[in-house]
Amino acid sequence: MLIHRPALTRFLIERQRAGLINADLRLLIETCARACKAISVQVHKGALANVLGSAGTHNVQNEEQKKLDVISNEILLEANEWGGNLAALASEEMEKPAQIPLPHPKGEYLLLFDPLDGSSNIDVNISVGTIFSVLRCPKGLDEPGESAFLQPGRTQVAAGFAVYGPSTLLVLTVGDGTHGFTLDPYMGSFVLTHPGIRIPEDTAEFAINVSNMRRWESPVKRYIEECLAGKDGLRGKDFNMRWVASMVADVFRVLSRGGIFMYPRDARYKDGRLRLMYEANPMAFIVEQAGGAATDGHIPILDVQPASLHQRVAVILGSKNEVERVTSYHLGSE
Ligand code: AFP
Repeated sequence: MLIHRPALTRFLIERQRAGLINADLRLLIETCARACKAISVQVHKGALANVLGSAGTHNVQNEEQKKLDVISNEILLEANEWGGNLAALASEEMEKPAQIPLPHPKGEYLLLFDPLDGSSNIDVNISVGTIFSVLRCPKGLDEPGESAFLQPGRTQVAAGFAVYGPSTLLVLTVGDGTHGFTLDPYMGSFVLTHPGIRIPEDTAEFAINVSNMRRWESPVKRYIEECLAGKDGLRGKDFNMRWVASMVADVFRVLSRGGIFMYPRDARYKDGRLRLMYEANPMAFIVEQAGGAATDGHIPILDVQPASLHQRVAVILGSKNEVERVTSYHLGSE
């Protein structure tokens, strides 16, 4: 018996017919998906294609760039500059927004991306991914600069991420739920395999880099200590821990079976470690659309007013009841 599952193209056309997206946004999402396929090919070739290791350069945040960071950034730029649907692009790997080069026409959207999230995991063959976010460009701007991008995550019109793991997955939202697609490597198309993802409201699994515990603020310390106390403590149940250190893989696990993912502010990263525009906002949109919650410990991530393109933020996301608990610990300690 053949199983009929819609491919991404059909999924998007149906959303266009339902008036949820227009043709330009459909093309933009398809282009991002195509770029993710190209990145996936490079990631999976690994050492055979000589793409592992350092590029010998540093990005705007003074982080070492891996060869695959640079390659993935180039793939996304090249794929997206000629479609006529974008006004400008911003990348975690580039200091300033990229403009649409002549002679290509400009469109109504802004695209932001983290071309290769978790790139310090590449050389040890652990899952990495790509995260993207789409905003509307404010009207009347000829060359949209940084300020055009500084919109709260609530205004995103689409967000997605790919995970290059045992299989290549694409998770997407255009505001009508969160849906997952698996790349069929023989057909070359993303197929809807995880429709209408829902995150369980409760969980007994947390994800945090515990090596930073001594640097955390007290609400986070309190929450994790309560989890670690397990059955014998206040929570009355044992908790499990996972930390891949690739946000894409950790968030996909939370989407699949629930959990809470945290990268809080700490004594070293006073504003948090993750990037608001390239990581936190798209993931918060995806998680909220799956029935979960995402806060910076105080307010929903999606309501944070960005002040700069490469701004960092604390992230607490996943199963609603646990996120609310950690958030209440923060609010209670104020
Ligand atoms: P890299 O892209 O530099 O590997 O960072 C990945 C990341 O932004 C996010 O994907 C992880 O959740 C987090 O950083 C891991 O950070 P730690 O290495 O401090 O645990």
